[in-house]
Amino acid sequence: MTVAERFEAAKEQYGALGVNVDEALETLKRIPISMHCWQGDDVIGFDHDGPLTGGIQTTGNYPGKARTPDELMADIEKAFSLIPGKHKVNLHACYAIFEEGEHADRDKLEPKHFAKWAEFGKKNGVAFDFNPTCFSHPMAEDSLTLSSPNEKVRKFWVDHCIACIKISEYLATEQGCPCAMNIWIPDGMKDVPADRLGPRARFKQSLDEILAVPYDKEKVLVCLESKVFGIGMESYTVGSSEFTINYAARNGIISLMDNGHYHPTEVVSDKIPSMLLFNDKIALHVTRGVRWDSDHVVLLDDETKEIAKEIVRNDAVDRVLLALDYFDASINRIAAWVVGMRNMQKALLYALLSPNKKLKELQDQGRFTELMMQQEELKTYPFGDVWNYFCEINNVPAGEKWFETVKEYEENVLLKRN
Ligand code: RNT
Ligand code: ZN
Repeated sequence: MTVAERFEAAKEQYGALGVNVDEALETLKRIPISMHCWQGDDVIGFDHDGPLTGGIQTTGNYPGKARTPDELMADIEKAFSLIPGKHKVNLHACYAIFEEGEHADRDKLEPKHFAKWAEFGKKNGVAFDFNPTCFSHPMAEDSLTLSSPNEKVRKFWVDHCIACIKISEYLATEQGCPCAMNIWIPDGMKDVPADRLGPRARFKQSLDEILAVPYDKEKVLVCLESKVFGIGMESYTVGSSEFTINYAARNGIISLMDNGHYHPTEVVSDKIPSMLLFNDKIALHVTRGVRWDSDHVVLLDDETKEIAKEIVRNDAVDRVLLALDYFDASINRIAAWVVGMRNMQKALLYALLSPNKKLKELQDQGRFTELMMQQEELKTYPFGDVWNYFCEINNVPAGEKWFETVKEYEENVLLKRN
């Protein structure tokens, strides 16, 4: 049987449950996922030679990481050629591109340092999201940035974030659609603090100063990401969940939840509906924490599926800014992107192929036996046949065929980089 024939058979099965499969594929096609550029080079960027700091860590030394803008761009293009649909690229400020001999510190970054990215976006028909880089820098040596008691340091990072808003606005203008700009700071303490309020008050003041600078709110969607702890900062995190959710709600910016940033039995999927009830938009970093915020590649696991279900069945496809965030240096980095992106899409497709209205009715009518039965039976429906067809009609390889391309690229390009 061909992919198309299998699809027709699957469509019939889903159709019998009342699922409109063609509509599901149309919807999936228009859900952009922001692909994090930093998987391509282990979160290093182009503006410094130092290590990754800020309580986050990549592990592994797989050959072939991107070392230059050209290499990273080529790798992103390769990954996109294997991922169905149109997506965004998530940039960090440390990926600024300088002319020969030029350098600008983080507080002095300008839109022109991202002009090559804007050009890349136009060439590939992709838009960007953006992030200030408040780590891996001498001014963040003790991992205190926007909450620092040192005014010089705090001001430096305020200026950096203001510069980033201008860059985000520039990217939004160039690409003709909004740019989400996510603020995450590593600030915290290894040991028991003597003052939990002071750093948070300073962080709040810094955010107020950043947001006081006029910018086009239609173009720049400022997000604020929370965290539970960082490596070397296990006892106290300034930008906790309560801090970021309250700040965002009061100041008209968007809360960003990263599912690696909660206690291990706490799930983001369950937080999504509550956040949607009180917010017009929310933002996500989808990742996979293994025992801790380990940032493993996103799998098609239960939590990824539950996250997708909450987005789809609450009609929130246009209200949830979806981005991925992980960095695995122990495997082929292009494959890491492709697996994670395709898995996020598969999770969305799985949710789109569920008879959500019918399941909700069963819940509301208290028919719990039938609800459990139906949810379990759905798991062995011919989901893969629909996914393969989606890949085919979007001109990317179905099934595991895409891996051939990655292997070839590894041999001809990546391995030659060392
Ligand atoms: C860190 C946060 C943050 C970073 C990226 C690189 O714990 O998740 O989003 O991973 O900004
Ligand atoms: Zn994150």
